Amino acid sequence: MVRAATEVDGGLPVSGPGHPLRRLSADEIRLSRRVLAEHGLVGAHTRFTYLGLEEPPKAEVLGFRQGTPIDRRVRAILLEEATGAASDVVASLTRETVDSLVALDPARDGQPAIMLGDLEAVDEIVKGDADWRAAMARRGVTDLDLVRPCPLSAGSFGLPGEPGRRMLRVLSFVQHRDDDHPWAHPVDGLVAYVDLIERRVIELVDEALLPIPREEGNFDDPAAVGPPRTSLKPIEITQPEGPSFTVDDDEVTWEGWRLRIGFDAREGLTLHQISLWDRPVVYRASIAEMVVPYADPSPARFWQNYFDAGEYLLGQQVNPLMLGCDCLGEIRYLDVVLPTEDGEPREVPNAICLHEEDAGIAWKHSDLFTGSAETRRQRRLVISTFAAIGNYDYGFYWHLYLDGAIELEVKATGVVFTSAHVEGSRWATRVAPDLAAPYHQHLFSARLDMTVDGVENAVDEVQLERLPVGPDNPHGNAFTRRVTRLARESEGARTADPSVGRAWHVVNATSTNRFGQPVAYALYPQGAPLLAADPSASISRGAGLPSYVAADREIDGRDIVLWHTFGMTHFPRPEDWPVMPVAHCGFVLRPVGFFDRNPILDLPR
Ligand SMILES: [Cu+2]
Repeated sequence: MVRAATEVDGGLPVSGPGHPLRRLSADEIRLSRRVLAEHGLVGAHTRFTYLGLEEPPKAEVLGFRQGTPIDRRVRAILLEEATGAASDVVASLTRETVDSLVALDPARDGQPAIMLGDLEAVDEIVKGDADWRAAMARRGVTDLDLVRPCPLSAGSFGLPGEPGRRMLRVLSFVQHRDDDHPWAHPVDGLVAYVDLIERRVIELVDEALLPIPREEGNFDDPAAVGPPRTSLKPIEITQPEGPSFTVDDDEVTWEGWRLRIGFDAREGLTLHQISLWDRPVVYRASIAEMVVPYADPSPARFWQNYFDAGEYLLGQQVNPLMLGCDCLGEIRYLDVVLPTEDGEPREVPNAICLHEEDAGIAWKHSDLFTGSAETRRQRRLVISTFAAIGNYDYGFYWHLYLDGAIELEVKATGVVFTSAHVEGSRWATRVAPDLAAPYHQHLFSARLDMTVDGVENAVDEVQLERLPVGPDNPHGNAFTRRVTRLARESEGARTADPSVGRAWHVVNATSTNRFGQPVAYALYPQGAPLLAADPSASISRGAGLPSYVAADREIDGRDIVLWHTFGMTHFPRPEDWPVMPVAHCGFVLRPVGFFDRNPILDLPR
């Protein structure tokens, strides 16, 4: 069903057939290809490493009214596989024009993303290399049909001959048979550096002859895991009257919340124009990037830093979900349409899951004096996707709560990346007799384009302040709250500090609560380690935020975007093998003086 645009306070129509943030349709993907082809940009060796909606500027979207003509534009990153030439193109589907075309310089701008086709390419290339075959034979591996070479992102280390090269580093794993998980059998100490354009191995690092671990890790094999336990009685979750949310043309409404769902081939799930009781809170929320840097400094492994969004296109790896598979209750699924490497549409059914969950106690009090005893249940709306990137599986769960909290919970599961066990290693945990799992981090970069009651926002850093004993604090019990307004972008680069409960309040001075205070939404980070690599390491010197804030603009009373890095430092446990129980990380945004009092007093008993 298609509905007319809804207009709400703060100018936030999020619905309507012609909405500027509507997801790209299969027809629009086909049209994108045609427009680019008609401008001579698509040849026999052209690959669409990325194609996505070029979102109009925020002001234009916020000013959109039903009937406003919109210019549908797309952005494509094209790669010429024969030459390695790459370009960044913006085209209009409405006008059928190419609006901008920038030739990329891989040495300066980086390489287009790794594609599914590269998996096949590295398989062919390494297996066709005589030296690699000889190195495998020295390790006793001769049946190459059971070898799984992995297309691993090369990183950027400025090594001789590497800058500007479209290359991958290839570690391999062995299967005992087709349904045997290869991750249990790493062929360690041997890495092939592959040039994808020249289609050859340019360097073979044969560092150490390590035994290939034999023990299998087949968590899906009943013979290996034993009979399933029978002691768990059923838990049934039913909503006989259906869920309390509605989904209409990607617009979701639930208990005062309203938002639009988006999906991008790189970022995956994106949320747009999130408002609560017709008051805007977040204009756009996504995971803009994530990286998994590893700790092992050895010649075979120092380069392991996988950017799963920018290099492996998180969105492209999204799983189709099956009912009962990972969510319970009354579920609504949304399909996703993504571009293939040839620029054609492909559909991933049931890629986005929406459901409503009981979330324990919302509030409760049993009173000593009045005898009153009141309890209310909390609920949350869950909007989630799962993506499998090689060995790891990541779930992205956005939770909207009745009390105004917005939470992102990232779930990491799947199979840890493995290595051969080396006695006394400082870089890995032993997880099976000859098998280890190297130490690493999973770091996520959330991009939160805020709109707290409008676009004119500011950021206060708020934390507890311990006070010295003195005339004002004779007994040493005093502590207070320190509020620091961040005036410029340079002041906005801050680290979390759980020892003082540091949080960041996005405030709107033009909108006040009943106490005359600016309304706010606060970002509460988790207390977890920061990036572990040295500041001089390649991973620490990446492009991005430092350049975005180089102009050091004023940020007080401006349109604020929060970039929040969070994640986990993973020292794998034996219990993480052969498949890892879910580990969680994330953050939460909560209203602070956004409401005048507890906004969920009206929940029914
Ligand atoms: Cu991990």
